[in-house]
Amino acid sequence: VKDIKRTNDPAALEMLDYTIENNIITAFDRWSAQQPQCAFGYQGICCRICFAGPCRIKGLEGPGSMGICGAKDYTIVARNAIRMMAGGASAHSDHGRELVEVLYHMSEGKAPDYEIRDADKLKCVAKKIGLEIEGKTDIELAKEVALAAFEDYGRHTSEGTTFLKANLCEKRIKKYEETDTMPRAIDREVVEVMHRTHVGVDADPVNLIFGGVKCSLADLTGEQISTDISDILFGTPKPVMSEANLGVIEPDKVNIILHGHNPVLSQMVVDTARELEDEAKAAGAAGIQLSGICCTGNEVLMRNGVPIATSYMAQELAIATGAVDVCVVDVQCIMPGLRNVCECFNTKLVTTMAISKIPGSYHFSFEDAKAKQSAEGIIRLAIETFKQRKESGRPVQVPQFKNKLMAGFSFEALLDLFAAINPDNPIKVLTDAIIDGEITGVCALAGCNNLEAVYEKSHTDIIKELAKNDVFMVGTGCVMQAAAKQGLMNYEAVEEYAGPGLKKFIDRLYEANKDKLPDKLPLTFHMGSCVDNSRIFNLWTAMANEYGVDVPKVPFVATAPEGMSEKAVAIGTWVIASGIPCHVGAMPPLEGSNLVWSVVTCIAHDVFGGNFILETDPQVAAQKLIEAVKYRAWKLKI
Ligand code: BF8
Ligand code: SF4
Repeated sequence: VKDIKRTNDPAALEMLDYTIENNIITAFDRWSAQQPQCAFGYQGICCRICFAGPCRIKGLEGPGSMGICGAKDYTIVARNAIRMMAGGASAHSDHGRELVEVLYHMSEGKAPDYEIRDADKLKCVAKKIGLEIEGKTDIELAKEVALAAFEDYGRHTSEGTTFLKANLCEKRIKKYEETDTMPRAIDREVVEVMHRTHVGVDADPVNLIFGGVKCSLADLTGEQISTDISDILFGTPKPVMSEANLGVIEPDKVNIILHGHNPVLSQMVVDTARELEDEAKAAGAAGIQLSGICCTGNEVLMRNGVPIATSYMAQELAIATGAVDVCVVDVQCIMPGLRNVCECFNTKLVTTMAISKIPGSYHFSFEDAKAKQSAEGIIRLAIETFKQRKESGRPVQVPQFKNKLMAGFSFEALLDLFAAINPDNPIKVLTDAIIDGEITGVCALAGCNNLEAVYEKSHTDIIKELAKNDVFMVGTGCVMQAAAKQGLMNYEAVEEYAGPGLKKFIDRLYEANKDKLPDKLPLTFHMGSCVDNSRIFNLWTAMANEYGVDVPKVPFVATAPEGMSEKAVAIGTWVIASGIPCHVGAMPPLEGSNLVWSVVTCIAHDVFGGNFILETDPQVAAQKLIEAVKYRAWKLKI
């Protein structure tokens, strides 16, 4: 498959050729081996919910048009879709729960390696969720915030989750109450989806989808908790310079890759690496080079400037450079296929979470009471492996591609930029720029990689087209790693791709802030990991409040050009339930039911004000996004 262009990332392309020449099997080969993929599964009309099945919808009429129990296409598609949402909500929220536990244990003196790094954010979150802050120490407040978050996981009454309600605008609260989609508690909504999709429970596709919306809003609750508590424990991100792509791997250093999602251990590795730099030098290394993959990479980039090695789909290609000594993983988006590639190069694969192990890898059990000890163990293992690598004299293949980037745009950091122009009402800088026609609107870039498309090309094509049309872009997750790696997260990209209005807006922001910024501002504003989509939700809520309208009237759109994970399904669903049109560029398994298809692409718009735009052609998708955002801006102005 060497001749088929599978990516527009030059570093990944070089490594793909290298892996093919050296018979190293990666996701790109496995994708080819899976073709053609099962059409029933692809369309969402394969049901495996009970083991009378699997059942497949084989036609439009007769017994074959239903599963054995009589479930029709629309029931099967809807059930499968909302089970994906429950999977996504579980992943995001359990990530949040880990953080709440660390905060709680810290407040009880049982997690001595952790501290409150952002006391202002702690107070701000406490106030927002309705806690009294006067006369309380930070530790007391931390405990109360942790208890309020725990309550959101297991509340038995139905007033709605605190961390969600505290961040919604009034009109959205009313909308969710009227449509019975306000989540009661995170765990409860996940359980309810599993229950209602059990054999012989909910067969009504619309009822099922509404249940999925409620579960997805529980997902948003978990994301908000994750972001807020990460900021309290590790600091709220501020603009920071770094680099991205495989060229950040330095063969003369001890290379440690941080991969997965949760910052509880990775932040500890970052802090400890600084302290153990001398040990690495004593072993003959030029130092310790950390780099990130997936959202753990985004977390440590945002707060520490740790460079990005690559994104989800190219994780095995990073190991195939042969220069990685340890790859530390926590949870989510970690390919089991990493293990085989690690074996080829004596790279140590280190798992850290009890629920996420890979056969044949090392396990350093993460417990918050001894986090530092685990981090030290991991770094010393990397130093030892570096020595073995040097002694072996084995050649490495590190593509010499990397790009400069500026990241670190938390919601607070964005407001801070705006405040330099309008200190009394920072968000008005953004809302006015749209009303004045300087920028067209805002687009959230989100989501994964999916080899249904040419790896990263949809991301970069859409970004360039939106930039040309003066759309201000914020984003999270792997799409931002594509932007960073391919040079679309720095000022050079503003000069090359931004339309005149967008360039003027970005320049204006920079001029007002230049004393405190490390460089000129980028084309795309990196807001963090996928749980940090909550920051984007905070942004459009602030805009809606400033305009005095509900979210569906805000000139804001979203795109996941290469959506793939269950988490992306949950995010996409709460995005449209927020009233935002959301493009997805890899086809989700919905095509087997015209009814479900029209619910998510049309009817959702009538109920919530947002809908999915399912479009695989990036150019067409970009035009649809631009039209949607322009239409909203036009409506707002009249
Ligand atoms: O949570 S974008 S491939 S890494 S799921 Fe996974 Fe998708 Fe990447 Fe981050 Ni988000
Ligand atoms: Fe078949 Fe119904 Fe069982 Fe699904 S739940 S596998 S459609 S019998």
